[in-house]
Amino acid sequence: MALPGGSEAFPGIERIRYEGPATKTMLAFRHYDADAIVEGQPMRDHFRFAVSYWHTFRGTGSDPFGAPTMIRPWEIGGTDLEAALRRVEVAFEFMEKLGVGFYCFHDRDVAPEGHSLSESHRNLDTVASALAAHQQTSGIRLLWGTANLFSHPRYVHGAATSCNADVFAFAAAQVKKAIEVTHALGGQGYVFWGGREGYQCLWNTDMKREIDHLARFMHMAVDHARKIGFEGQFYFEPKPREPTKHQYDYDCAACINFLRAYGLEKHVKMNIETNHATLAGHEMQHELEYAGMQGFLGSIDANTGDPLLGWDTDQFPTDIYLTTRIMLTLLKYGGIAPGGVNFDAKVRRESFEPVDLFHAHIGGMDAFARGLKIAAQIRADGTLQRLLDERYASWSGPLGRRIEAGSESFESLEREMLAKGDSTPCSSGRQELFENLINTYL
Ligand code: XUL
Ligand code: CO
Repeated sequence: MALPGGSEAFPGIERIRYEGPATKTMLAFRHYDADAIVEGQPMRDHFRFAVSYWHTFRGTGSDPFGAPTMIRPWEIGGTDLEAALRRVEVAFEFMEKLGVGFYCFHDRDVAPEGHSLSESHRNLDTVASALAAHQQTSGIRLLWGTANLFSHPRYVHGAATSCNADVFAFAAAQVKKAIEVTHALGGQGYVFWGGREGYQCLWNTDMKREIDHLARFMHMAVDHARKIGFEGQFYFEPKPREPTKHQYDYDCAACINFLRAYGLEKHVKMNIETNHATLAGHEMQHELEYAGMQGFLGSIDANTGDPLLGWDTDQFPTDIYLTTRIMLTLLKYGGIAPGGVNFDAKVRRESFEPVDLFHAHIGGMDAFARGLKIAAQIRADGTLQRLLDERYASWSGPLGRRIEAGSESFESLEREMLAKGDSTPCSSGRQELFENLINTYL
């Protein structure tokens, strides 16, 4: 019911169904079977898939070299607010047909920035009422909300880390409202991504002051959330660069250090994005594993970069090897809820027809479903775990156990080795065997 005259935005596309691997239909799931049970729970709960409002409903296809390319018939005519309300209809038609349970937004994706803060607040309230009504009828929920603190020129030097205290205050007012709207919509989380919280040049930057301010900002956000009764999970989303040359939320290790240093570790977990991990020089599995082992695994922004392009291309993930690794780590750490798998991904500029939005999401969901099935098989088989345990077998022996228990010292270990003369020889790491083993499941 999105276009003038009440017609559909995606005519001819029915609800996408699971048809199994042999189907010839491209607008169907081959692997994502929402109700299928894997490791004791339905696939839908393993993923809690979310659509990103910004890429899917605000992406225009423009790039630094060229104009918008996307054909979006519903984007024509009316005021900015009318267009925003029409987009809500389109978004829910899309998400209902896709069969996805969640979505995520920035405040300014869903509602236009007004001429003043109060007008922006009003616009957001108006659109939020429409979102609430559609959530009610569709059962689709808000995974997390966030605020866009990077597009407007006032944020040229950052928001919480701006050199201008007024800008910090404006950002605080914007985030206060974004948290309130997220809460009103039953949002299950709230994300901080440091859009411009970083620097281009250290000569003009007081780094300590800026990072102190970022912590102050997050504490105020957490305090306000508690005050209004918002109990959703806060997330910090690492990204090493883009748009600044150095972002303070560089990677999971940097973010977790920041959270602990400033006493935020009880309130904030990580929202980890694949393309940001690779920009930081890490594999996604590294970032997930690091956050998981530290107890900070929160949610995922699912996408992928291109090895031949060095920037944040935000492509839809289709690589089964990648999704297998992601799902192995998620299963290991007990799943993703109350987070989810949010497709922070955009169709290519060349894929400009509305139907491409379906192909992109279906491919991503199927890639994750295959990854889940393969990961569950690897775990059920147990060979990977057995080989890993064997590699660390000496740590289960008497000496290893005593060291891990903290009952040894440098002196006692020196005595042990003086008596023994040398350490026992190491065994092969068998990297190729491990890699070949994984391929036997793919
Ligand atoms: C930017 C990015 C953001 C965050 C939310 O690279 O990933 O869309 O996910 O602000
Ligand atoms: Co993201």
